[in-house]
Amino acid sequence: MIRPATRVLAAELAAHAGESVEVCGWLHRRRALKSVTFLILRDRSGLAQVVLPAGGEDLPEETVLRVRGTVVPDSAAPGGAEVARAEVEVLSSRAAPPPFDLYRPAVPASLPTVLDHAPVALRHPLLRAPYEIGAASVAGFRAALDGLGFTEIHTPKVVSSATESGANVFALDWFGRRAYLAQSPQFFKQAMVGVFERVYETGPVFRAEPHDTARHLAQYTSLDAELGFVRDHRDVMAVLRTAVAGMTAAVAERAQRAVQALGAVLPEVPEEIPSLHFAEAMELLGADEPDLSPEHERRLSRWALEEHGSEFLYVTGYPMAKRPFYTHPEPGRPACSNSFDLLFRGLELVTGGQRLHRIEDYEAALAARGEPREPYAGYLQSFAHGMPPHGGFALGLERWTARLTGADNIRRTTLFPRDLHRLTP
Ligand code: AMO
Repeated sequence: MIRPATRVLAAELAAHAGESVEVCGWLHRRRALKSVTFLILRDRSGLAQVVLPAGGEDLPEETVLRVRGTVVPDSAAPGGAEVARAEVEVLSSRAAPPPFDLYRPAVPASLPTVLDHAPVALRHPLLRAPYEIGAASVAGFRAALDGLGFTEIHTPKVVSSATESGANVFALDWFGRRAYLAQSPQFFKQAMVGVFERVYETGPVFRAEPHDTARHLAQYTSLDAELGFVRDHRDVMAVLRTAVAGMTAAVAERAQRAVQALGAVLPEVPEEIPSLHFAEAMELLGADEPDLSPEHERRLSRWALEEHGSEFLYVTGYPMAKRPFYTHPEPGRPACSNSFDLLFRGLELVTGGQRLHRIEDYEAALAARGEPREPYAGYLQSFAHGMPPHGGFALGLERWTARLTGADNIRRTTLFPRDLHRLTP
């Protein structure tokens, strides 16, 4: 027979006043006073206070406990109730102390210390909070796109050709053949437009990024979407707006505790996100360059906030020379593209655009870039067999949560960052 669950979560204690309950968790803090000892237990829902006689249970922090006792309302306890007349059982003792005190309200550790000890450090309520926000964001992304008739897909992460650029790709040996870690699901999501019309994927992508910056990782989580029968990139931008609004709403609804703990300020997503052509952006910046620098992105974001009261800004029409070969040119202005970036709080959050869809355009684009056809033979099948005008986008999850939480480095919103220096833990 399966035993009925008797465990009550910390956050539910007050609703069980007067009852005999069981709570389980980690010993967050032990506080020995003259007349009583308090054990503060941490579980997935929050903190619970257990009251014992003076001198009770001299256990170190992070010991894993099961406590049985009676719930007594107490306005001074977290959640307004505590567990009294408690019996404490050790489920697992700890062999080593945490790298810093997890019970302190602020995090008394540097980023490298946190990353080196991630399995323990992330138990700190403030350090786990960004991942609650990330989880809610992905749920919101899925719900928004499900609502628009998209199908979720899962595509290979080991591939036979680079998708974004030949340079920053990790090569590996695949049963004696050369293979690569996928830089994006770009080719697969386009192919699946030929099957489902509208698809999305959330998953890891890999970039052999030689930069050591606060915004680049060698592995990150890409939220990708692709849709068929678009008029041009503006239809894609409208879908992206719905996805970002859905993500924001889901964070407000599902990650309230984390938002409050971090003092995160959620953005207003305008009905129509303001948009600037790349040529206009350059004029505004008084610059003449083929791409935006990080400083340009910050200045443009400030401009959007001042001029339009928006924390989001689309920059469209990027030079074709700076975009991948699958990018659709701007009609009547072939040096520009029907592509866009979405800037959010001073940082590029999303890249997207309309793609080529005719086989002859792909063949011409590859030839113009001096690329052989052979590595792309699988990809080109879709276009040889009829593809509608289509487009899509990819949003970097870690950058999104970093901007939402005000983190100065995306490693603060990446569980186990993989970069130039880090392969463990
Ligand atoms: P792109 O290469 O611009 O576009 O990537 C899309 C978004 O992913 C995030 N991002 C990164 N995040 C962390 N570390 C990195 N090294 C990193 N590189 C990119 C950014 C960026 O805006 N296939 C196209 C998308 C498309 O057109 O659909 C692509 O991958 O937030």
